[in-house]
Amino acid sequence: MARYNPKETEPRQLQRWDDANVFLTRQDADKPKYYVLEMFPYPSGRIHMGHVRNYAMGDLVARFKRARGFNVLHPMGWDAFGMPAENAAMERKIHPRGWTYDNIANMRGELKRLGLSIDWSREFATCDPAYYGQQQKWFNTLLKNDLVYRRESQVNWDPVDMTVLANEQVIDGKGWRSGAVVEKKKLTQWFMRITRFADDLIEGLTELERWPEKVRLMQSNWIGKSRGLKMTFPFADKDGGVEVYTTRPDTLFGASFIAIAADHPLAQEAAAANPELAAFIKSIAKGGTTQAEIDTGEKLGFNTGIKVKHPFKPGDTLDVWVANFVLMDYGTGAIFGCPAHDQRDLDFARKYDLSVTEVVLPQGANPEDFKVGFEAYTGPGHIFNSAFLDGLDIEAAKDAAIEKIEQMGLGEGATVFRLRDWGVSRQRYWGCPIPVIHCDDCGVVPVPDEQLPVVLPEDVTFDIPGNPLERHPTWKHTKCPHCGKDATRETDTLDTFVDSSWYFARFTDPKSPTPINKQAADYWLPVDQYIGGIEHAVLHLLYARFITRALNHCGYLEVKEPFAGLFTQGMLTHETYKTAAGHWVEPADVEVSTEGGVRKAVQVSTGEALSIGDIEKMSKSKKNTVAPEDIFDTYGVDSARLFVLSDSPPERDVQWSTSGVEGSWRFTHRVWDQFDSLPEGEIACTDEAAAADLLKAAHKAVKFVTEGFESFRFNAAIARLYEFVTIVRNADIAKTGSKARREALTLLAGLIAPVTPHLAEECWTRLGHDGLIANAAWPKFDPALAQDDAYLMPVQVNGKKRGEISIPVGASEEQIREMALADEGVKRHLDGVSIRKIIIVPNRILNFVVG
Ligand code: ANZ
Ligand code: ZN
Repeated sequence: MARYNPKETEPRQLQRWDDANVFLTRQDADKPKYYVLEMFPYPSGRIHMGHVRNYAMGDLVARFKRARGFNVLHPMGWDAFGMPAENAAMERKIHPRGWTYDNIANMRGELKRLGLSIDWSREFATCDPAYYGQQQKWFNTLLKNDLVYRRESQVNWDPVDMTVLANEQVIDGKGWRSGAVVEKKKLTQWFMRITRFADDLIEGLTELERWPEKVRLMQSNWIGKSRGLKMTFPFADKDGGVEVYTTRPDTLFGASFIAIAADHPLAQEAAAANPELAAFIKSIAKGGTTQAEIDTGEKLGFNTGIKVKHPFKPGDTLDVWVANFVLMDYGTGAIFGCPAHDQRDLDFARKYDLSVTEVVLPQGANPEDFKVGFEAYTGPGHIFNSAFLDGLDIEAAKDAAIEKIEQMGLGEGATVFRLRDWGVSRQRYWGCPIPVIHCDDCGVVPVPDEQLPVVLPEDVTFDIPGNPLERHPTWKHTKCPHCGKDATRETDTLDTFVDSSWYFARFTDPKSPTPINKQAADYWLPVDQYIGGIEHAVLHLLYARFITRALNHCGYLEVKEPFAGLFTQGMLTHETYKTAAGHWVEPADVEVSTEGGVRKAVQVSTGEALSIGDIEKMSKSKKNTVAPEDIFDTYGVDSARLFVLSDSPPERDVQWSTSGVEGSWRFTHRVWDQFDSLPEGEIACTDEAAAADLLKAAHKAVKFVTEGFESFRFNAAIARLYEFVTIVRNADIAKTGSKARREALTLLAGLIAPVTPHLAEECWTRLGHDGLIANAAWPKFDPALAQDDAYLMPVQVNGKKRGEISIPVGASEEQIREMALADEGVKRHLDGVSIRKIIIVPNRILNFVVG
């Protein structure tokens, strides 16, 4: 008997798949299609265990579907533009391009070693000019279709690094790299008109039945559709007024001030005549622009002295303030403040001593003495202090107030989305150049298709802050494609989220001379199963859904939803270890033992005793990661794949442990032993029942595992495989004969193929097959054999459970009674008593009433 040796087997089986080109995508006319895609990786340098889990899941699905008779598309690529490459360039004086492609080469090798059933002929990186050049083409189409535009907008500006920062790069109001206080600055930026599809992006969610409910909800909240009222408060002493947006028109009688954004035209106009106001506006330009910062930051305001009339309270006027918590690009950039029922308004009113009028009365409160202090009341209740709205609940009062405002001609009910247009400009080198040229005479001119791609220049420097494209001596100087005069290239590049918002479509024909080969895309899209991390629940998935709609709008694509099924997998966790001095120690340098029931950890390299900390998400900062390469070397790829798939339900976190992966390793050996011990010659069956039992177990396992793989219950399916292998091992071949055993093993080989594919090939060969199991059909079960043929029925005596008997499916009441009476255990309890009555509920329970 030969011991199973993954080190020898795995590379050999990889080579066989490679030689036979098994995983090239096929489009057989008589087969249905299945597109499975894992979110493509960022080429950071090495793969980590999170990748192993993600790709092991995708590969399970891909191999399973191939065996089930689908044309499967299972591609891989690289999300290769972005900041880390530029950071590496700055820190290590290497070119982002070299850094990126080196990392890709390295990670490709690691992924290939994993034995994934990927069609590598379709591989691309988003930083390949062949890819981003096609992206530039459709960008210009979107521009023509008014789905892309330029406008001035406020950005987070790092005055030291001289660069625009994304909101996530602003930490406590400071630049994440430089630590400088971030300023707000107006810059002309490129935007994608995602708001055009706001409604459709919400509506589309209802069709996505194979998406987690949680993700759909997060998307819906992000888009933030709300119904409200746009209404004008007329100026007290001149024509016109201030238009505000509110979702709480029921609280109009509680209005105590009007607040407008610092960049509202009225604020700008007033500031021109009021230096103090101008200075105030300048002073609030510092500080972050994120929602959290606005909600928690200090509320600051300046009374402009402008007055407006309250529409429902003749004679009453409200002051118009400029306030830092009102944003220009939401609603109308102006609000009415109702301090009693909005926390930001209340903070503001308490600071500047403005009036607070309660208008919503909570259930059971007394209208005479209900007062808010420093906490606004935002709950349900009935309206009071509000003339014609008094007594109505909130919803009814909203309707009544909107109707009245509409009658007065002061406004209209309106729907507003929280979603803003997507700012895609980045003042960065390592991204897709925005393919336009600025001409003094012709304005913005798209680079004509035949001049695309606009390729990044190679000779750039990263030694000083700012955008290398901007300071490159020649790159941006060009001719206007329209009039031929000297003109300037756009130096902004695209947000890397643009690159990842259509790669799934490009994979359907990655060499197409057009951005998308419509025929191929129409065949393969939507992606049937998308798999990735929950951290992409909002932005990536929303942008991809938007771009798919935009491409559909421009005729590139038939589908509107890119991903029919989405699965978000859990993360990998590991125990943490710390030295007495408080340094984290990586698991590879730790030996854990158990003494007297207590677990102890020792650092191998120093012999120092360590404290064992919490189980946490694997991260570099806590050093609790394990290197996939080390695991592959020690236990083999199949064991690693098996462990990440079997340990917990795929949507939950997996705790990595040495004992866990050792268990998987032992299982692979146990499987192999069953195949390896199959005798050459024929052994006759001597016990029909034993053979039948083995076959039944096999067919039941096929049924269970098939259903489990189909429904993402991978761990449950694998648990069943463990049980089945035990049954095979315990079956005596002298009784079952070799025929039944061979059949059981043939089914087993098929079942493990999506999980431990190298081992499965080895087993397949051992069974005498010349071909690859990767090309074999999925095991079929015989429904008659897979059916449960008996069930356990509890037996009670006077309502107390006294035993359990095995009842064949379909037995009559009469037969059940006889079997119960014949059961030794039951007999003992009926000894010396008289049976008054026997109650039988078929398939459920049997009860003897005795006296
Ligand atoms: C009066 C009011 C009374 C409001 C009250 C709330 C509670 P959502 O639901 O997030 O859409 N708002 C409107 N435009 C704004 C802007 N540009 N900047 C900051 N705040 C703005 O929020 C809608 C509410 O946010 C609106 O309803 C408005 O305040 C405020 F008891 O109007 B409300
Ligand atoms: Zn021109």
